[in-house]
Amino acid sequence: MVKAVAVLNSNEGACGTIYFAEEGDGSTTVTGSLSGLKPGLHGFHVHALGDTTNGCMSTGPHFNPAGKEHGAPEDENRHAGDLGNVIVGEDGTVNFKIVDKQIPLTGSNSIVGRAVVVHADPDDLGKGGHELSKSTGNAGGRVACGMRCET
Ligand SMILES: [Cu+2]
Ligand SMILES: [Zn+2]
Repeated sequence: MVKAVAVLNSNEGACGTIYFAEEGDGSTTVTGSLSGLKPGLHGFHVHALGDTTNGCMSTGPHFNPAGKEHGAPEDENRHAGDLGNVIVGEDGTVNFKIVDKQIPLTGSNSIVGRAVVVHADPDDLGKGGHELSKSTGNAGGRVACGMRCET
């Protein structure tokens, strides 16, 4: 089994650790904990680049090797990096588990070396009717991001 870990940081006090494990059937299990976020939904994505030299802004757009539109994790037409939302509780923390088939840790579409980004606002999953819905889900600013790899 291949594993990876992402350590998220921000200068706004949010942080967290996300673990990835590629399973034998090709799906990847993502388990994470985040803290320091405002309660409610926050867009959660894998972005194309692992570059955080300019903070979360230098991580590029959503990882999208198939050239599709932004969508929900269960949609056919989605970016590979579209992992939907995490739901933060009143105490500003969340623990979550996601199983997804489009974020392998091996092969040509591997997400290793890319960045995980948590957004300030909810991801509308491509359905909000905003000009940014089909590209970013209109999820607002990037509050925490990071990528560190282990295999
Ligand atoms: Cu994002
Ligand atoms: Zn997307």
